[in-house]
Amino acid sequence: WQEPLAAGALILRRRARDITGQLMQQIERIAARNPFHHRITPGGHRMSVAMTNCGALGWSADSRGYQYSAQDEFSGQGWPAMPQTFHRLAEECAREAGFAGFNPDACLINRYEPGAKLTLHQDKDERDLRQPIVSVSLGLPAVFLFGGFERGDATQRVLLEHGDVVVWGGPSRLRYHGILPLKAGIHPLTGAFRFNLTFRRAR
Ligand code: MD5
Ligand code: FE
Repeated sequence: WQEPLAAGALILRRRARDITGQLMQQIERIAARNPFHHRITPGGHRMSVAMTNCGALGWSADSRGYQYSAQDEFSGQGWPAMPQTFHRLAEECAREAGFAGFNPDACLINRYEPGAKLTLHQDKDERDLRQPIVSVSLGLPAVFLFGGFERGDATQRVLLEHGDVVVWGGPSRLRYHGILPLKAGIHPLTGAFRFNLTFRRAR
């Protein structure tokens, strides 16, 4: 079922439910070649969320800043191709939210362990901010913080659970957002983790 959050932001509750097993298998395959790493932000902080990527371009943080790159600096290789099941899910969900023709070239895979969080930020490293972002939650539930257009604006708390998909487009594309520290638990499919697939058109 669909739950509008704000203009341009739509939650598709349990939309990925039937393919979560397939998605996790692909994540394991990708991570076997391009392992999850805790990146260091330009400010020198180790991120509590571990990351890897698939698709033509991958997002990363390092001392120089945040960027999309075709190379994984940890493995020295390119990123694995985006599996067809990933691309198709993202394209279909974007279409259901009114963004037909979404063709992501980057999929950031975030892995949250107990205590891992994402502080309030905006996603603006992509070239065309009219393109939406599609995010897929897997495993342990997390509390998502949905803010406004300035860091100090009030935030709304939204619980994101296994199989939920959110499409962030239109005016919501540039809202501040974050994830509260993950509560420990065990999920039958993902164990002690939450995973989030974040599909973007980077270039
Ligand atoms: C997550 N990841 O659950 C989220 C899902 C990230 C990140 O935030 O940058 O890796 S994407 C949430 C998102 C993206 C773009 C806009 C908005 C939310 N928004 O306007 O709230 O790991
Ligand atoms: Fe973000």
